[in-house]
Amino acid sequence: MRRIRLLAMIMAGSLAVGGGVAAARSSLPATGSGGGSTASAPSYLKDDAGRSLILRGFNTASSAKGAPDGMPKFTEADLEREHADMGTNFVRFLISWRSVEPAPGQYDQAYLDRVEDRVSWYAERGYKVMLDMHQDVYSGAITPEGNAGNGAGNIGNGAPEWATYTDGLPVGKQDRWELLYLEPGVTRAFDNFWNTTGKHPELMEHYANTWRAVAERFAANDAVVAYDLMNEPWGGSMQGSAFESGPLASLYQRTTDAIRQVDQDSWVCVAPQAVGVNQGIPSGLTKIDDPRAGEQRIAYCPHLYPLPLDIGDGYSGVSRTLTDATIAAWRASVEHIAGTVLGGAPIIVGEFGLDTTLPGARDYLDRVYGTARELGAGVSYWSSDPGPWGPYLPDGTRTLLVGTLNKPYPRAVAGTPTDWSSAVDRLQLTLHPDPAVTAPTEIYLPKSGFPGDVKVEGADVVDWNRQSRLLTVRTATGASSATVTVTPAA
Ligand code: 9MR
Repeated sequence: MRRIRLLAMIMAGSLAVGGGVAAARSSLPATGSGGGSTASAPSYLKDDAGRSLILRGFNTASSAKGAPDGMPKFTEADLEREHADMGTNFVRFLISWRSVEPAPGQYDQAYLDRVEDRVSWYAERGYKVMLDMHQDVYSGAITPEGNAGNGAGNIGNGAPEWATYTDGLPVGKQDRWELLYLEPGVTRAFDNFWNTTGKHPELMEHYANTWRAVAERFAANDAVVAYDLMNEPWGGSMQGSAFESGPLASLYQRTTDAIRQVDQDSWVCVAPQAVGVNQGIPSGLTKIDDPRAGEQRIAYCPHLYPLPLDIGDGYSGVSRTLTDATIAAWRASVEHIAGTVLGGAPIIVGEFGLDTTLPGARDYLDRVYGTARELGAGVSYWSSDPGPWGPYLPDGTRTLLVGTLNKPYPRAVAGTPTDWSSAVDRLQLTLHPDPAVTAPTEIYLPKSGFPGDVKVEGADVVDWNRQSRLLTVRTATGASSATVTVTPAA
């Protein structure tokens, strides 16, 4: 209930600066009309060979937040299991400002070595990596002991202690971690970071330079394709469009410019204010200009957390109706920001997730992955940490997530996927080939009877690799369309 009050407060905040909200709604193109909307023509992240990427994976992992070395409790064997069980090809890997810049202006190369080592595990298995500068409640330096879940030591995380200025204001206890955002000391720490207090212009500069240090390290790393600039931004005492079009857009621009000093090619991912927008309220984020030569490489990476599920209701009855309404509103907002505001940016759903023991969990998962497919969006599920939200319980038992996620999907498409569908017993992909792309299309097929029966039109099967479980298909020269249909052996 208190969570609902928090959201109501944020909604009121957004509506108070309603110009931006009204504009977001009125300029939405009609569904299917094109005109900059991603509804009819999704944009895709491309690999070096020019293929459209369909990214499916996890956030890895929450366990990194409070760890002294900044590393998740996730081994190479864990990755091997995830890969074998679900055929994932993507990770949103959590990193933190406090680990990169433990003292002002000093970048911890040993930490970046550790990150690079983990990235190599993914690279060896053909994954793409998005580095996520994570924060919750600003910093581990301000949240008191004894809060819910604080046993894991990971409630507040992100900023280094030296960049945490609460100005002596208190941070009390809350029974839900998200409510800590409303504590006076947390609000002030954010206000100082965004320099709405006028006292700390240096903090955003440090943040941008921290990203430049990360980008310098990973610019030449082929597996790292994207930088997610800030997890779940929060404006402190400034909310809604005033925050998103003001300090947040300004931070994104400065950070993008800093990254481009050392890395021209990786995608820069921007996210809206989290509270409210994650629940379907329109975002007031404004355009970020990519100074690189050639096409813009800014991606939109929102999160999705419908309130009924987040407060522990299942996806059934009234909760399902409300959740569907949230998803519809969220999608309209995402299409508007990615399609119109950012000028046709590809989308990655940086986080969504739920307690998989809730009623209707499987239907909700299918619903969100279906929406992502229609948007051409990558997805990183929250999260791979063991527990009822994740794919495995602490004792290693699989949750229903494993079976639900382990479906066939095209990973890299030599052109534009115009239509595709995926079920445990069928994959269909129709694509518009790009004659400039010489690399083949790759399709992941799970173990359950695939490849079985493979039908191709306007294309030829080049290879089936039982080890990697990749079906490789090459479109016929001059074909304007190609279709691949795969069903498992009976
Ligand atoms: O699931 C995470 C929970 O165990 C932590 O206590 C909490 C605070 O660090 O963070 C949760 O993860 C959140 C993530 O950091 C940001 N997006 C929402 C996630 C789920 O609440």
